[in-house]
Amino acid sequence: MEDRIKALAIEVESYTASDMQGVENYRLKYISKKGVISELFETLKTLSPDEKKKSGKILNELKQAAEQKLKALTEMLENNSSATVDIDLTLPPIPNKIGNQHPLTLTRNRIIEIFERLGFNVADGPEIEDDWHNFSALNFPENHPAREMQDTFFVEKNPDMLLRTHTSNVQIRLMTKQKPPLRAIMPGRVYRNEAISARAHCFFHQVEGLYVDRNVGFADLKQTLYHFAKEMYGKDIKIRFRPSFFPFTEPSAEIDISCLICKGDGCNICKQTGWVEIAGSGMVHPNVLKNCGIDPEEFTGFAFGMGIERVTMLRYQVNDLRLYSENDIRFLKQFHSVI
Ligand code: 2NM
Repeated sequence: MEDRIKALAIEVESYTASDMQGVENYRLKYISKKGVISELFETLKTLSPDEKKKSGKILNELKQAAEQKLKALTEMLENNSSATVDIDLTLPPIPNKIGNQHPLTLTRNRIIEIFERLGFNVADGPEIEDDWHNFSALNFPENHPAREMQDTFFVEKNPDMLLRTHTSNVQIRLMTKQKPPLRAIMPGRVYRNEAISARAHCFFHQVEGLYVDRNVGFADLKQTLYHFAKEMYGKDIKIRFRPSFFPFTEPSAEIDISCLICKGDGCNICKQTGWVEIAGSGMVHPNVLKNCGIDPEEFTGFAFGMGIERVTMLRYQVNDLRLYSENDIRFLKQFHSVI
């Protein structure tokens, strides 16, 4: 009797089932009323009191082990089946939070996209520049105030080197290396020696543009920037050109758009005028073309420049320049691409 029980204990222990039918077979064979364990309990009644005591103890243990095994087999199969059956492959994936782009990056990319469709290339150049590419070639007179210490960061060990104050140095590099027709925009970081406040910073970002070919006129400039304003701010935007002065363009004009906030009625953003300035522009000065080896009798060109921070401010209503470089996650996570 004892040997029979011990052999059964090993059988029960090593029993495996790959499906519910296997578990049911196990239950019928060992645990059901007609199973071997019940049979052994019947046989137990016929034994002497001494043997009954000994075998009864291990038979009860076998019964418990067999019932536990049934539970384990059932649970294992239930878990397996839920893993293979309960996945709904039609559900959308859980969004992967990978962060978002900086508002200045979003705006810069949108500006590039608009001009690329008009056939403009994207060019870039060094942020540490020499005086000629940043000032002299651009027709800045020797004593021009923009060259002075309070505006420009000079390299201490070599005062001919400086941090570029605009991306026009790239225009100069392009015009000296390549000949017209030239059509390119230059996005990039520029530096000015200014005290940091809500409205000024010691670095900011620009996109400048240049178009040089035969017969390029002021009408081309106007239409190009009007197209840009409509793409950037919507087709109802109004645009105006105000006469201005830059050493590198003649004539020069500042470009205003109708205020997006108050739609022209007057508010704080447009200082009650209904207009906000978005860019400077003009026809490239003949001296600048000459400095780059381009004959101003044969070729003409227009150029423009705008601040990416300012365009972004109007697009997203950002009211403090410092927010762009503080990397406060509460500020940064608000931005997503808009058309
Ligand atoms: C501006 C405004 C007006 C400009 C001119 C040139 C060059 F090199 F062609 F002469 N580059 N950028 C320009 C003209 C830039 O920024 C406010």
